[in-house]
Amino acid sequence: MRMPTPSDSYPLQGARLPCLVGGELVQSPAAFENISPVDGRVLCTVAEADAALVDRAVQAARAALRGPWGRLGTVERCALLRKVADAIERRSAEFVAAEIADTGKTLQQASTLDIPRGAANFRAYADLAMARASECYEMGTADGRGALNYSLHKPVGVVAVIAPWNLPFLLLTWKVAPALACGNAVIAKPSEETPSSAALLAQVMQEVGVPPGVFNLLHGFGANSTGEALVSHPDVNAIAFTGESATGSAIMRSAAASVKALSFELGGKNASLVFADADFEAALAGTVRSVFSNCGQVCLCSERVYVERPLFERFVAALTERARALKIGGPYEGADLGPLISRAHRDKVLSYYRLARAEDGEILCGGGVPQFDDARDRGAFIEPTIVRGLREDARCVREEIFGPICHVAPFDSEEQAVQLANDTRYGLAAAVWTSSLQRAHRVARAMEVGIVWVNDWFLRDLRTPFGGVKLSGIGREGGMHSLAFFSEAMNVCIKL
Ligand code: NAD
Ligand code: 6OD
Repeated sequence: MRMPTPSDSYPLQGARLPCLVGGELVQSPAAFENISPVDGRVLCTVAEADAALVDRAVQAARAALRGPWGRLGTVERCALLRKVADAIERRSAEFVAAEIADTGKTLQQASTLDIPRGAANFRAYADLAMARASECYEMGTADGRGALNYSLHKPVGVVAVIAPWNLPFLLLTWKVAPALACGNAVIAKPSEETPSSAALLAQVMQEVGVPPGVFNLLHGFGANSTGEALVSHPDVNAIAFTGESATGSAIMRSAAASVKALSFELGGKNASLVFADADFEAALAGTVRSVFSNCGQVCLCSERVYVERPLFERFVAALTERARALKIGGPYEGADLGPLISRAHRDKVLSYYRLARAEDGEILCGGGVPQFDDARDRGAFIEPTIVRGLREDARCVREEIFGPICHVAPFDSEEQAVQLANDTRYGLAAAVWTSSLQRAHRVARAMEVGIVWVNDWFLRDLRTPFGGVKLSGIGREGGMHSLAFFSEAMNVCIKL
């Protein structure tokens, strides 16, 4: 029997994906190939927006703000967002196939996390925008008549949304939905590695009647291409970006000239702390998930696992056994781990596997590339890897790798665990495994990160603040925090 491949059901096979600008599907002279990380096949080609097309998108967005969209109330806007969610759900099989084709991620993950979360993002922000109240303050005045202050929430204007490739649809919609809920006009640029689910979203926006220019989609690369032209465009008001910290710095430089509002969700080098009093099975299963989910390509993944010394050897042995048992394979094969996003990213991760050896780490499992003896050998598969024995100043312990690898090390006290976890230039997330309620609160508060999970990992309530400190980001998204970023609050003071 022939093994099913993602391109069997890929809805955009062989297409030349256009951009969406001012309600029109637009091709451009330049195009690039979208390559499957499962077997190296070309899935489709994609129009690369040049600076002129970027400018056209900005003008279209600006015009949309002056048109009927700018006069629509929150109720009508949110009704439209719910229609977007409904349409994503109606077409979820296509979205799942598109996401899988671009990323090689497992059917299980795409169908239970990525695509449902995309629809949920639109519903959640429709609900949140409906629930947002204005502030109102009465004040006294010398004449005794007083004054009334109330706040208005206005759109920021033209918003650029720039997304990465690891959770393409989840992360794009995480920003597009609140931006639209607040009445902005959006220009979305998905990663060049993952254009397909965004292309389907553009179709959905047109289907449900989002007015022309309100949602624009530009495909292309980052530096010296579409992304850079977009973030340096003087008439873009705000940028919501998720991606690497170094890219965040580059975007900040581009955006500085016109002082744009920035929301950055960046890289991480996240720690898991496993205390000796933890529920062993829960901590083990949770750590397997936090290290290897999406082949280690989640910004929240744990790349540093610290275990209290009495538990260390037992925990590491069990973790290694679980890692060895993980099945690597294509998205439709019931595997635990798909490929990395691309051969280029695999080269980067493999360079860290080599570096771990050079830095005198002991490779407990993995460390290489699996051999399939079929088309998958042309893909970007890699082995899950656990390393021990590295110094805390080793590059493998300090730099974000973004692959299925962690370093394990023991700790002797709660104080030392906190110190080790915080000794990093990043500060996105941490996982703490303990059965002590007091320790849970104490350690959680001491973590220098934006998000701590105690006895779980990547458990999400979309109303909560999400973001990082240090190199991991600027600002918070999630819930009312997103609505605050995508709105200009304006005070009106009425003298009575
Ligand atoms: P990346 O920074 O390389 O690219 C992200 C996006 O930015 C892409 O669309 C790319 O085309 C664009 N881009 C690149 N250079 C640009 C420039 N100079 N100007 C404008 N746009 C530019 O990131 P990636 O490799 O796609 O994603 C992986 C990274 O993202 C990891 O570092 C990961 O930790 C991070 N990430 C963070 C979060 C979070 O919530 N904190 C979530 C997911 C991923
Ligand atoms: O769940 C989310 O809202 C979110 N922004 C997740 C980010 C995952 C990083 O790869």
